[in-house]
Amino acid sequence: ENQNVPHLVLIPPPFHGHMTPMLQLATILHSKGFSITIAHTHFNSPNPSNYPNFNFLPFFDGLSDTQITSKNFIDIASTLSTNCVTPLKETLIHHMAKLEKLDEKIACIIYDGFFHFIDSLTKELKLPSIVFRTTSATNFLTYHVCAHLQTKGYLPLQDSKSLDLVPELELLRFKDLPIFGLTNPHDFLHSTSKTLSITPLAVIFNTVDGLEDSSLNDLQHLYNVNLFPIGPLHMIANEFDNISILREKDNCISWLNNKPRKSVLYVSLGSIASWEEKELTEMACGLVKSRQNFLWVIRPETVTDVSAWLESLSEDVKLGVVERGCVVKWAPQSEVLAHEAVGGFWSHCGWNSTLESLCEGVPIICQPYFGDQRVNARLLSHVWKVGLEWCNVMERNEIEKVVRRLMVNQEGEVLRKRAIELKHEIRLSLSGSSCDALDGLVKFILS
Ligand code: BUP
Repeated sequence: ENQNVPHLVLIPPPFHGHMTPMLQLATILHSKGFSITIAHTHFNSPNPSNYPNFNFLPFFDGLSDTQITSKNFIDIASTLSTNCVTPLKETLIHHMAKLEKLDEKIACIIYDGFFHFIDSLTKELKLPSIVFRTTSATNFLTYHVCAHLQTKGYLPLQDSKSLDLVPELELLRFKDLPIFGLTNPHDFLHSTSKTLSITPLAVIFNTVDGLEDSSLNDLQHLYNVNLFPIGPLHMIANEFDNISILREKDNCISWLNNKPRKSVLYVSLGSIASWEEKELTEMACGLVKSRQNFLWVIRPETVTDVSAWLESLSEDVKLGVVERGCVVKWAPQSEVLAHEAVGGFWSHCGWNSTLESLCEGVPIICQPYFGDQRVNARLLSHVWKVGLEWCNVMERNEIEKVVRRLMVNQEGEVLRKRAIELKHEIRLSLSGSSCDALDGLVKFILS
């Protein structure tokens, strides 16, 4: 008799930085013998031909284009939780009925923590569920801390306290907390309280035990659930996968091939923040003045007209950009960071970017904007000591200085050495703690 293949349904929200690690997790679980279905919304639906082994179940999310471009995540979360419940429920019921005809059933739902409403939905449908978190464990811990500060009457946080260390979180300052500086902290608290109130069977983090053991321990004390730190997912997925991860070949790799070892600064500040042309011009001038090679991602959404802006630069800066730089709309980031010509990363410190850089031993100029990015920046600069904390002023002389600190000065060399050490530690975890956590997860789902 053929034994039934256990079915998993994975539910990512419609954002690139969440979708990518969820698809990596799916690839890994598929290699462990699970049948994979991805329930996704119409925004950011993956190209099924890149994932021939997966089933796809689209459901309606009710988001408008304006909302998606607004990047107001609290508003997006609230629209999703109002609009998605019924369509997702119907989609799941339909899927369950289809499986039932084959005498099969869903072994588990794995959903992104952004979709907190799925908690009650899975309970109603009597489906076991596990939450997947795409930020660091430390960032998730800050949600608890923010809730705690609220109950103690410490909110809103005073500016004068911004540099004080948060008592519960060694090394993080008040200004690193995601709530700091928000114009509407109550919306944030309302949304995180929903996140904190869900009760899944287990939580998966895309992280490495050795990087975040203290935060994971604290979370384990707060939460009576199984925690599975399985990461970095992009590395584990690479081991199993030969077809399903989309690798975009770009001519920036051939540009890198012609550059000396460790001579290139990779510049990518993510796809969410946007800049005024004036700031981009300061970046261009600072980069050129630093006299270092640079590969610079400028996302088309972040500036109205990239070519017109490039044309508007003064002749000497334009010449400098052409001589020293390579400007692209999108880069195959993991491949770029793994390239031997790359010696540093100027990053917004999104969690995926953070992990990708750590895995390749590339030190970082940290330029966080909001949310978990400040927590990640603090971890990089003060806990793991592979990042430069920077004042974030988009001014050419400041940029020139920080780039030279990382790429030319002894200070950068020290960070680079530490980054290489950490890279080796992380790689050991692939056959160590992360591998054990993955085996633990598989057993847990099947038990
Ligand atoms: Br930009 C860019 N190439 O050119 P984070 C991003 N990425 O592969 P968050 C590319 O997108 P935001 C590019 O490797 C990472 O896996 C990158 O995720 C990839 O950022 C992902 O770093 C970005 O977690 O914001 O917070 O999701 O999407 O704006 O970068």
